[in-house]
Amino acid sequence: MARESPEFVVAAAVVAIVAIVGAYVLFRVRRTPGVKFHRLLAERDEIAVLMHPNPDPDAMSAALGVASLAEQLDVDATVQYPGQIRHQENRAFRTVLDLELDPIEHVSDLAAESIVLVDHNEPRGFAGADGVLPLAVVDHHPGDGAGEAFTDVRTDYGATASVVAEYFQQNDATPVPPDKHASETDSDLTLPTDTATGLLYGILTDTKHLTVGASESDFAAAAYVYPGVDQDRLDRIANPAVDAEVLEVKARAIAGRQIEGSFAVADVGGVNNVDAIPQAADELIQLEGVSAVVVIGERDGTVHLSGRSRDDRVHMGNAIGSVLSDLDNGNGGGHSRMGGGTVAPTIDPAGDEEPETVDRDALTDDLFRALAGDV
Ligand SMILES: [Mn+2]
Repeated sequence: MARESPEFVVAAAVVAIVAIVGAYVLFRVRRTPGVKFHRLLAERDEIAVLMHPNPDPDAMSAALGVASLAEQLDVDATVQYPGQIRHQENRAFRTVLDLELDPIEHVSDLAAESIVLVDHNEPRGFAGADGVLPLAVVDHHPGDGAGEAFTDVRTDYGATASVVAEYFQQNDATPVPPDKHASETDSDLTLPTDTATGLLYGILTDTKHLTVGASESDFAAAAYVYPGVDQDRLDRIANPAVDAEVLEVKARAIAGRQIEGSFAVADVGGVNNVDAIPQAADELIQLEGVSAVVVIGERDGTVHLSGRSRDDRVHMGNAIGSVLSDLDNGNGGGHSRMGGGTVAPTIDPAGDEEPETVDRDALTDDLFRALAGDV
């Protein structure tokens, strides 16, 4: 037959090649990011899951998710972070979900050679961070950071927790309800109830309860984890007791605010918990008629500033950055809607004079000028 119709043989060969290529393409497409990530983890013995400095619930829940996935594959996972966990909401998240989080200060503190970076794409906030090449990066922030073997940065997503939730879903993990045990489900991989609860809270906080910056995928991820969520624990995380000092500092900021036009600057004086300062700024920006605020406070001689803007005329990071760059030991910056900085005391090297702190009235005046665009 081949001798009689060579065209037929050629045609049959072409059909076969197309079928093979087609099947291969289909196979590749089916390999979702979640399946690839699962495969990557399974090849390791141990990983360190690294969060950004002062991690928030999105970073903590994404890390918890990656660690849970790893441990179900018999991969040792250590969750690590630079900086501190101070905000009462973040402390409640850690306590209620009983998370083991390991603080680091130096690159040598990293628990494993294989690093999975979550909720940021370039390591920062500890000595030697510049030299770290992560194995994998899972994030939703813009940036150029990438992992050696795996990079999944989705800037259209409201939360990294949504990306991690998808990884579970793409590996057919079954959410385990709070009143059930993992063994009662008949799937190999599960989404444990603490992980599901954490991921939902991560999605909610990074999207202001699905109202700001949320995509359809964030809603889908929230719906997927929902059957596993423990409502009681979610409530304990969402409504922690607030430090008396935080409320006091907020009260001082509101009562002592100076107003120029729609801008407010408040000096709350000395604080023990510097995290009360950004929380006071969050409160003050809610005030009717106020479009941009800066709260100033001091601890151990260092002046801390935190600013918020919902005014398109004010780039808060640039405003604070420009004021502080004119001062000795001043350092600040940020985004258009959020900024902050510090001024450290100037210490006389001879030790003869008292450390000098910045003139706060002049600082307030400079901030008003910068907010008004006079920089
Ligand atoms: Mn995030």
